[in-house]
Amino acid sequence: TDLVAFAHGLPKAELHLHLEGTLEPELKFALAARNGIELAEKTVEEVRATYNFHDLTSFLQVYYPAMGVLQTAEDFRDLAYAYLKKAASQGTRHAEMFFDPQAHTSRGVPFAHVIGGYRQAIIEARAEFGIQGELILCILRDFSAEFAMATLMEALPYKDWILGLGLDSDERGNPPAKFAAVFARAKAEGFLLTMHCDIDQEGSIENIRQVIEDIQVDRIDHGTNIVENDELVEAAKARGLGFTTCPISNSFVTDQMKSDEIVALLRRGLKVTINSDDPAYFGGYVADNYVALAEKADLGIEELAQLARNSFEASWLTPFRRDAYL
Ligand code: ES4
Ligand code: ZN
Repeated sequence: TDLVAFAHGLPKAELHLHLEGTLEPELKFALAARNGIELAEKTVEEVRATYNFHDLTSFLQVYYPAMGVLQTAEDFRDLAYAYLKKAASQGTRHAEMFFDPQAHTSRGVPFAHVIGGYRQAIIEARAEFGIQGELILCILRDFSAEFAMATLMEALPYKDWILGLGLDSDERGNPPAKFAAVFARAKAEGFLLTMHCDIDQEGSIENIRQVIEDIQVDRIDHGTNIVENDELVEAAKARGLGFTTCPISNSFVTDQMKSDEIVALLRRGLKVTINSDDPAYFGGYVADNYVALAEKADLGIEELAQLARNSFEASWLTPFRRDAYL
């Protein structure tokens, strides 16, 4: 339809994308074969049959083990290259991509192989597809604050290749405050900051308050529960904070897209953006997410264009580079 073509053609920035969440079953088989790994599932259909997630826990139980096929720098290159090619085909011009080094260093893969492979893909994709890629180092919040700090220290020699620091994985029992010192150090080193504030999380409002007031993040991932608290909405608006929402992902890890919340925040003037989170697992890249939200909430092209503009305004492009898209 016209809306689908419009959503694909809109120049977009993607701001909430986990590179490890772009591992399609076909690439998983290719990497397993290359690395001599025997997989439990034998066909693409068998792999997809394990993607029956109903909450974050059931998702993460599939997500982390799948990363075992990623071993060499070339594997990480191939993963990011495939994503950037796909993203460019959906109208993405700029992608600020999370990567989870701890999910790899904790099983013996050197940090240098992970970031070296990703960096190589970014350089190639820029030349071949005209898409600009950037990296955000994402800390796994269910590991310790000490491991997080050690990972930040390991990343410092690669500072020029990393835009910012994020926080993901299981939020329960792992509030933002647990990582206050790590994020303060990252800020002092010149990193921009963002954190996941998941949907329907217990204590969600308190966690959103912590990320805005205490951690002083430069963006919030998900964070749509803020709709319950007018004071925090006003504070976020006053600061021009971006929110990276992920409609299709929401429909897997909660029972719905949260379209009412997303649209309400957009119409209240928050810098709401639409993103794909883990597209290989949730079955939709960024334009697919624009379309899914538009169909669910009956949005027209004006509001889709606003969401795409927001994606550049909430990006961490420098003002000069950002203005080229606006
Ligand atoms: C994630 Cl959906 C989701 N939630 C939390 N952490 C994540 N890492 C990758 N996908
Ligand atoms: Zn995420």
